[in-house]
Amino acid sequence: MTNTDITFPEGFLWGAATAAYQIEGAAHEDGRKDSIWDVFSREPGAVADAHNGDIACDHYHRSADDVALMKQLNLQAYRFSTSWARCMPDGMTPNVEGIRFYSRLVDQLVAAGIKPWLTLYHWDLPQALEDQGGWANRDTAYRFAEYAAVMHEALGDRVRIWTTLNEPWCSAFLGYAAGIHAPGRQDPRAALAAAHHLLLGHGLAAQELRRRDPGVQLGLTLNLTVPDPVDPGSDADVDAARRIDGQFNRIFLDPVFRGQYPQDVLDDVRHLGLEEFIEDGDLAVISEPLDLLGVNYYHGEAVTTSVDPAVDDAGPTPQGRPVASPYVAADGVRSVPRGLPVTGMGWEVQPDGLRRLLVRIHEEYTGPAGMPVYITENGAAYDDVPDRSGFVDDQDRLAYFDSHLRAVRAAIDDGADVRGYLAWSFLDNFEWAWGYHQRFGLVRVDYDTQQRIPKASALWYARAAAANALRTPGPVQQAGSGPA
Ligand code: GBH
Repeated sequence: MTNTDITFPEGFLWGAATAAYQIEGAAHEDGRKDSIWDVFSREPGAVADAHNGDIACDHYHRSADDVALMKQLNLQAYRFSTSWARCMPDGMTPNVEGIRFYSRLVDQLVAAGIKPWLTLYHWDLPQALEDQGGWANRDTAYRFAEYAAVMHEALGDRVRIWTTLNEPWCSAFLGYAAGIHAPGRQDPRAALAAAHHLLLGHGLAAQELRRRDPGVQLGLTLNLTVPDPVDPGSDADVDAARRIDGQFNRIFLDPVFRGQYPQDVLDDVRHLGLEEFIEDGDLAVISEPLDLLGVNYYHGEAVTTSVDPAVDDAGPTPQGRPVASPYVAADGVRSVPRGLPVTGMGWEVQPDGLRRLLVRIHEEYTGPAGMPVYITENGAAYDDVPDRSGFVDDQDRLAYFDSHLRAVRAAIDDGADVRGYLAWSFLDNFEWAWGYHQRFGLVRVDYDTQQRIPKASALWYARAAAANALRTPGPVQQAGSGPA
């Protein structure tokens, strides 16, 4: 991290992101029915302290104030997700009252001059569809395309940027293999079926949106990682890194950009039947051309297969019940700490991983397709300590944003076509299995009063957005405690 001022290319988009279940609350209002996260949150040991999204940030009742705050913070774009269970509670039948909430929100954003960026699926499948097999059931992909059509009918005149899925890796492998996320299943075969059906649903929805609206900006958001072998001289470690890259990154990138699954991944998972789920024509649907790729990046990882009992690789876990590995064909592969600084989640702070990732994605996938990339999420949880007025002087989070934005700028210098950055997250919110114990917000939420108080990072970010430039040194580097 350096102290020089840097400027972003003209038109670089500055914004922030959230997701429906993490902020809305109003879980049982206006016809909304259970999603898999409502049900999962009620299972003993699934979410820390049995927290749930019943109330969350009460954004459902406070969207006007929240949009006013976004405007005050100079956000140019707001990435939110729509709740399928609110808009089509049984997964199939539109619920006018639920949809009306998003129509109002979009009007509020447009009136404030903030670009609405809609994600159709951020993990909250209607439980009614899970009861029929969820994403492991091929039908869910077709229901998803119908849902996309219903949402576009209601909002397409005002929302011009649509992403289908947020992080299908998490939905498939944390939800169906590890059991860390809803629906909490631990079935590697179902996880691979889910991965394929998520991709198919993405493609069907993309085709549907394109057919209805040729001018729509269409995208998909993937969470990508940067796996490095612990020992680059060890064949086993190099193979471990290949497997993680395959099962995390390329299993989604290759079908979308190249219309085929990577051969090494097909070989690794053959015993789990991935190929049985693929029907003729699926890959043509999945590779429907897009207008942008959304990249969510939090950290990379050093991977190995060698066992060192002195190293505790488990990290902190929020769950009271046993979880499995999300990697379905990577026996013995583990991520080990490199001694980098870590966030409150225990995730390593590695901004150069973001630069390398963006350059690699540009060279191998988006560049050849002539497609721009947006950072659709990046951010950090830290132990926030509010002062008596509720203000949080979060120099650690500020430094995280600063260093990662510098990595984005460096990737642009290296040729990557990155057009914008959406910070995760606008508000502190329901951090999935961690409940309310982890705070990612630019803005503090007091969950007793629902008061919103911008943190130091938010004030810093607002200035950066307005200037389209970073003018740090932040006090953290001066104190010598920031990331190297
Ligand atoms: C995003 O996913 C989500 O889109 C967002 O809703 C969420 O609030 C935000 O991140 C913060 O968590 O288990 O130690 O091996 C995060 C994607 C992918 C990042 C898996 C952590 C594994 C860490 N995550 N990765 S570990």
